[in-house]
Amino acid sequence: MSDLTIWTYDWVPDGPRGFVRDLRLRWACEEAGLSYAVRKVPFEGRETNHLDRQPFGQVPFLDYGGVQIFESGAGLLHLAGKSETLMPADVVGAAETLQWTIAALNSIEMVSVPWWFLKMSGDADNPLTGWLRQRLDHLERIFGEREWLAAGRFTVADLLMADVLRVSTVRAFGERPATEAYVARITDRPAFKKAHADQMAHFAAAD
Ligand SMILES: N[C@@H](CCC(=O)N[C@@H](CS)C(=O)NCC(=O)O)C(=O)O
Repeated sequence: MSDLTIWTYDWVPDGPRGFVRDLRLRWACEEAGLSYAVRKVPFEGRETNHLDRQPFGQVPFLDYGGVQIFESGAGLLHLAGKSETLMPADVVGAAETLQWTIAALNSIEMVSVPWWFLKMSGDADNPLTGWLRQRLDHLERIFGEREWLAAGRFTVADLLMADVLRVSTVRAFGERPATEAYVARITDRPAFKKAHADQMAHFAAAD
């Protein structure tokens, strides 16, 4: 039996399937060859039914050898500390991985999620549009210059950045061929495909 458990909802509606953030942790485990179990909390009543494990009533959260962690980014970095596949051991490579992992969360997703939310709520031309465009344009320049974000090879930073950018509404926001190629390349990895298929099957089983 695995001492690594990823927790997610038992079911979600069709819309978020394939994007629920337990996929990030599944993907990292698949990349690293870490065996894991998936357990679930009820989607119904999520606002209060697991606040002891995730203080915002969200998923995912992780148990690893008795260590409990919420926040997908924290879970990814914890897993990266166990596997050089996800983060190099050398100081410079590790620092680069750390900075780009935080950049994915705090410089891109911090803008893209509120922008997406406003757009989906009918405010297509919302005040975050210019901010997001600027961030995506900077990334486009970077992806035009290099294959990987950190350490000259695949790391957990690429996993997270690709997961943030693969949201179709964000990708459809302007012509950015280098970004498109980057997301296509990273999500073409067998570990992503397995994690994605497993998540889809997990929620479908509860329909
Ligand atoms: N910052 C959190 C965000 C988690 C999050 O947004 N989880 C979504 C699923 S991907 C969720 O639980 N949504 C339900 C809700 O917010 O009520 C993380 O990265 O773990």
